[in-house]
Amino acid sequence: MPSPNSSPTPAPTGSRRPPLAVLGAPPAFAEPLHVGRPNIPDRARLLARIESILDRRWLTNDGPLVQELEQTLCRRLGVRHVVAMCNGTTALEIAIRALGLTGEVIVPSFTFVATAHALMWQEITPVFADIEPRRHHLDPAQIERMITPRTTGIIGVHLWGRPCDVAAIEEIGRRRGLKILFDAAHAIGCTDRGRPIGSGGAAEVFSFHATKCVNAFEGGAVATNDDRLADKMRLMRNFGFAGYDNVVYVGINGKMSEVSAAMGLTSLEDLEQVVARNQANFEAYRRAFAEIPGLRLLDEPLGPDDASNYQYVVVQIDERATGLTRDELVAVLKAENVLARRYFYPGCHRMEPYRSRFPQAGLVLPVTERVAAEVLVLPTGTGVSGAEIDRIAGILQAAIERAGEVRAALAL
Ligand code: T4K
Repeated sequence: MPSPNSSPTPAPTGSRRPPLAVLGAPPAFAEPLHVGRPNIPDRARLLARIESILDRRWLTNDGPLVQELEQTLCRRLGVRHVVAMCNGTTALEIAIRALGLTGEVIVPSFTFVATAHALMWQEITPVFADIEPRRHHLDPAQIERMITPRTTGIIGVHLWGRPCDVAAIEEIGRRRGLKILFDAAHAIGCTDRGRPIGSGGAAEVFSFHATKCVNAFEGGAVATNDDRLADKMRLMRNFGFAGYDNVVYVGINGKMSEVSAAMGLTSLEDLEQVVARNQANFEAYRRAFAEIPGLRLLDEPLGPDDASNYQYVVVQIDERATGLTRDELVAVLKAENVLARRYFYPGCHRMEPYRSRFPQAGLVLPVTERVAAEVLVLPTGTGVSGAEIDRIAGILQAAIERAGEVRAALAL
């Protein structure tokens, strides 16, 4: 690939398309544009909360800000209990254990690997079911196919900040006697049939990682309407202590710190603005991509009472129309300092230890395999402007128009 510092290649006469860094032009962006750049909430409010933590000298262990975050989330989500945790992965692990899942649990392979690892970490076998092609969520018919006598539960994932088919998954759970958990790591601020995501199944698990719409630096939470389950998870996140010197359960350290809760509360206050900005960015991408062949934005209509937080801008690449593969377009963007991501390539079933354990899994996951090869995730959030989105679209359009040259340059 030519150096980004070599002299720019002029655009073809008459073209308004930008020159391309893969063809020798300087990169379009001086600074990298990330997927997952954190949204920074109001600094004064955050710092005031941190001052209060220092004044109180209460830094962790179910402090007042953790409790305030839990209560605020209970009201927002319309649930009886929210148990805050140190991150989404630990929250998943604790929820899985508290629910008593064992044997096999059905999950999508097309998700962040933490969904599968949270099971495997406790010797539960994740059984990967295929997704439907337009929304990338678990396909209920495929769930049914994967149920065996060892199956104890299903974990649905609200991938991309869009509600998965909660009603269908809950119905399978009722009919087949399986416990239902939802991985809502992407889904704070989303709505399913008029209800905030959080009250589905036995419990729903959120992530408040730095890259999420609500961030607590690192953080997570489990929402549930089950009083006993909530009590159990509170014990489990604190080594099983039910008071000084009294351990009543096996547990780990899953506690959220006060400084994380300070960030979580402040970030939650900005959620509506963040979602509005994400939606505006999404619409800007939609307009900019309307005329570009082969770029299909994931914009399947939501149900009339559903809502997304637009956290991810997901594009599926049709190589027959673009003349370039998804990976070639990732390389084109990277040369311009746009760090698009291939989430959730190559699918959990192609990562260890699952690849070695289930070498044939791909045979029952044809949609996962295709989607994982075609999906590109683009930068959004409060750090990305409409003008930058237009430039990203211009780069993609120019690359597609000059696909032959681009492919040859990338092959060098
Ligand atoms: N279930 C699902 C479905 C999930 O997607 C996740 C996490 C979980 C469960 C587990 O929740 P947590 O245990 O994480 O709470 C990122 C996040 O680390 C991860 O939270 C997220 N999903 C996943 C989809 O994305 P990476 O490895 O891609 O992150 P990373 O470090 O590359 O960050 C993305 C970009 O953001 C970077 O290129 C740079 C930028 N960035 C990142 C951080 C942390 C910043 O600019 N500043 C920052 O502070 O996994």
